[in-house]
Amino acid sequence: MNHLTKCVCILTVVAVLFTLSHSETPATCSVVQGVIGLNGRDGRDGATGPKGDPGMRGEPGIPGERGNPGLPGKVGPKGNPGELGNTGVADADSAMKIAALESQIASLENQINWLKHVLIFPHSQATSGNKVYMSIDRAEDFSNSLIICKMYGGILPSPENSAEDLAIYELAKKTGKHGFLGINDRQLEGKFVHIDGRPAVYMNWRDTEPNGQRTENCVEQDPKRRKWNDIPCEWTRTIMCEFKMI
Ligand SMILES: [Ca+2]
Ligand SMILES: [Ca+2]
Repeated sequence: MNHLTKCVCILTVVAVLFTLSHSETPATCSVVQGVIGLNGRDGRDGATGPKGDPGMRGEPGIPGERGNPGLPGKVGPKGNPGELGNTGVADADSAMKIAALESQIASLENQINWLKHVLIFPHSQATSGNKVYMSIDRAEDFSNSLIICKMYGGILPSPENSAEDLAIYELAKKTGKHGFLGINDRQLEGKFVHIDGRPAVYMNWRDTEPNGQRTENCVEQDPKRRKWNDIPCEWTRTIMCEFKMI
């Protein structure tokens, strides 16, 4: 029996059974129903599926409640003193009076110092400007003359122009004595400088001077001729000093 035949027979049997089940007349077909076969075995499990996609990001959480305020910090370092405030009308008047008194005191101090110089240096000659040249009736070498002038707040006369040189000459002429100038070439022969080391620009040498070479490194003012001469620093000369008045 081929497959087609088998199918036809089966369809026939099914049609007969359907007819019998819906008919009031008992079936007369001689076909016998077979026993129901055993259930088949369960199929094998499938392969493990692919890894799933990552889940979606969760919604942000609800903000927590605000915490309690912290304790106060430590006391900071002391600040700088503040600037002085503006003075009132009364304070401004007092300040002006105080300033005037301070100015008067400074003027009196200046006059007292001047009187001291006059008493110590009886001969004096003021130049144009604020330089004053004074003399004392005492002879010293260059180093001691330098010390004495410094002790009274001055220096040895150091003319920087013709007017100052003329005033120093007038002072020497009053005393009738030679006096040291501050100009010298003690450090380097032939390089004459002031006491503070500045090169001497203005000079007023007598003819043939300076001629002392290394043995004459200090300078004197001649009281008879308005000219200079280099002499040994160890010689003694009448002290002349230069002061700068305020
Ligand atoms: Ca010299
Ligand atoms: Ca000389």
